[in-house]
Amino acid sequence: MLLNETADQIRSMKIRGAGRIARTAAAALRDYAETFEGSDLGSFRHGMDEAACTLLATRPTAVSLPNAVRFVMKAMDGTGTVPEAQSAITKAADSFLLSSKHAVEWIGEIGARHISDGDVVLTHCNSEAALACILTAHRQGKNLEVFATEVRPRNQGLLTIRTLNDAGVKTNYIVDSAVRSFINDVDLVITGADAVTVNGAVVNKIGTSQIALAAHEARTTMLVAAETYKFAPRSILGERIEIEERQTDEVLDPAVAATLPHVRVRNPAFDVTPARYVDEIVTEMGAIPPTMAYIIIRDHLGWGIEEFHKDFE
Ligand code: RUB
Repeated sequence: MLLNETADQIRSMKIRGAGRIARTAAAALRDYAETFEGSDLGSFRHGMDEAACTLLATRPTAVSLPNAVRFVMKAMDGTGTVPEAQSAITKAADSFLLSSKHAVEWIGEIGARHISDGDVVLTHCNSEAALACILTAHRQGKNLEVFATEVRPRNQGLLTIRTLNDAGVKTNYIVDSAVRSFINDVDLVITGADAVTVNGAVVNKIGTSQIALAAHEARTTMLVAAETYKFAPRSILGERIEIEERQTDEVLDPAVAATLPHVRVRNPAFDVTPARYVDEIVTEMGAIPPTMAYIIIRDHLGWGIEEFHKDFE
């Protein structure tokens, strides 16, 4: 697929979910690099920078996207010829794809240990990482029941219930606003994340923070399943995560909206759950309290403040 087509598919959400977006971007940069013909390293780098910008502009919230793009683009540092740069990019992209796949598997293993036989688990949206925990526990023979939300307005819950149904997991499908009615029947909430900031706040599909509040009130455990490449390095500068606000026609028929001149439709795609409502974040490095986010950003992802010095020059 051409790079622009890939970018369109991410923008239009044919490819969606933070992990998939990151892997798709890494693979797109690799494929784009391989199509370059010529020997001028400057033109090659320039083309790669443009490709990276095109991918970064697709969706603003999932931090996995800039983290994956940076990981692949950084591989060009120190290369002296186009073939060297191409091969470094291919190696980095392939290594990202493999480590992302392993990260989700590890999260599944670690998350499954938090699920006991007979547990009722609630999940929101369609998260590979959250589903990995549930499906691993199911494969281990634990008897589970899941509540899955509808996820207005894009109904990603349909993807989730199909996967759970295909795996033979007993599942209840509920509208988003029914969460509080059922939360006392739930032992554990597991969601994914699009970003985790340095203060341990979790950015995920709109509605996650209401679910976390309901879980907190009911003393139900709230787990977030997130690969470490969803942790946001720039949050150590105090930068906020941009919350994507999508087209209003996803929420209200434009013909109806046209009859309501005093009504403004809002459609934020994500919200922020403060760290105090999250019991643990299950990463491939282990389950951590959200307050350990800085350690992940600095020691595991390798982003100290010195990485940002050029921003201040
Ligand atoms: C998807 C969403 C998912 C996270 C984590 O939103 O909020 O919970 O991206 O998913 P959208 P994963 O459908 O708008 O992309 O664990 O698969 O990375």
